[in-house]
Amino acid sequence: MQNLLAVDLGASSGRVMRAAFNGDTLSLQEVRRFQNKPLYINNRMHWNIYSIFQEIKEGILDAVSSHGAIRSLAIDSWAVDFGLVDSNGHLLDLPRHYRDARNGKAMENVVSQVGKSRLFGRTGIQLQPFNTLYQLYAMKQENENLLEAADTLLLIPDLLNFLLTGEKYAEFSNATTTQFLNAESREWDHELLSQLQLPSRLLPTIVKPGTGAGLLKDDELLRTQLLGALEVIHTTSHDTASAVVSVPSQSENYAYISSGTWSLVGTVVPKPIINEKTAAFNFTNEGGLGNYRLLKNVMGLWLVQETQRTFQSLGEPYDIERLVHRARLASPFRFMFDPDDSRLLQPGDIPETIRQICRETGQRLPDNSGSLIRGIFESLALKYRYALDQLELITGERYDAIHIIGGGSQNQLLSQFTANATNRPVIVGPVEASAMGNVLVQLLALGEVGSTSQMSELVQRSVEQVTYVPHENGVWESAYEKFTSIIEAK
Ligand code: LFR
Repeated sequence: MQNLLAVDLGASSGRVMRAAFNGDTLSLQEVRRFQNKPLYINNRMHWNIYSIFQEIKEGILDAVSSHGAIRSLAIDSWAVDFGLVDSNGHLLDLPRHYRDARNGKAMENVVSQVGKSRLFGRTGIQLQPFNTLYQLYAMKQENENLLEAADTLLLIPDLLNFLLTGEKYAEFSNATTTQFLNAESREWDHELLSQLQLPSRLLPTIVKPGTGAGLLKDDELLRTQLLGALEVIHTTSHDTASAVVSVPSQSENYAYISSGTWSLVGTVVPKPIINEKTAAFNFTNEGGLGNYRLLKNVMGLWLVQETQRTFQSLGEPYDIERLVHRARLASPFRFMFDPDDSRLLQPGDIPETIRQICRETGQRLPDNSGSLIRGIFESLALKYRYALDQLELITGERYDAIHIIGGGSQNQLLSQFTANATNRPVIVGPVEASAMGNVLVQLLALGEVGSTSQMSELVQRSVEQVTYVPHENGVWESAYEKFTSIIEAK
């Protein structure tokens, strides 16, 4: 039996998972879970990277004391965000949160200088205000001194690897999400950066997922005798990349929804698909383990998480099981809205914004919390269908089944709605998809598995999968017609 650790950081919580591999199956156990909340300082939205680092270290120590020596560890997290380190290895400022309001304006500026089609054509990456490219641009305008003092830009998992090992690299899968990696050369796009007068001297060497990231250099951890020679590995360090690695499918011809704070709806392709359709639908081509994820970001369970936060601040019940129960009882299709309305991206009163959208589109308003949550789930499921239709137009394929992976796959009501809206069977699991994929890539690096097909066989042997069969097709078809007319009328 071998012990490995996956550190999986999401935008609302982080976890340290212990994986036990017995040569035939893989089982995951949560060792430590912690909240990951934005830290506002002077109304700027940051990540408290020091507290995250502390939790990771505690998690490693917890794992060692309960399970003994650990062979390897890897970190994955949400994408695009970064920290700057100076030449002495000091972190300059806390990383900014990708939902910080400053980025929208920066994207407009960059687009007006470079042009949408050039930006997408060079990188294959969707235009989203939070991409590292626009964040870096915003930073230059806000505080150029910081950029001048910096020596290296490190994305979140790379930064945490640096804090553990002292090594500075950029792991490929996450590097693609910056929108300044050239899709063809797979190297940093110096030309694009210099057009915007952004410093490409900050960018470290790119490494492939599945390569070693170094040995621990943290004396506090090394004092723990049991730790052994723990090896840090670059996994597919973008959480969505790791999640998709864990899809238990033998063929590459499937669609997935990686469901969490975001819902990523897409498929895998051997090479980026960069053409007018992909650009018009604002799909993205993110790097993976020997392939690319052609996908669309749908707003996802963020809408529910923010709604819960609003309810909590109003002193109303916000427990998720209770809300889902109420949603189940509420009447169907009272209202529908585009979950990707840009007003919903930043923290705020989501229930009120949804009511506002209902007024603007001449619909009835949600009449209680159950009805609000039901409308969110229905609108998400209909938007998944919309993205799936676009995906099929881009690839010319038809996907017979949809895999839902990640924490959101536990939401039975949403999974059933997704089957109904898409009129396809929905296969659910693994729930801990990012942690599972993270560990699979470690096993590949360690030579314990030899190929991606062996990896999915291993997942099939290790994880229970549940299938949802579509129901009420007629009702959902007419709801979809109404949905498209509402979202396209904008
Ligand atoms: C999901 C995710 C998405 C990315 C978004 C922002 O956790 O990584 O893939 O678009 O967060 O980083």
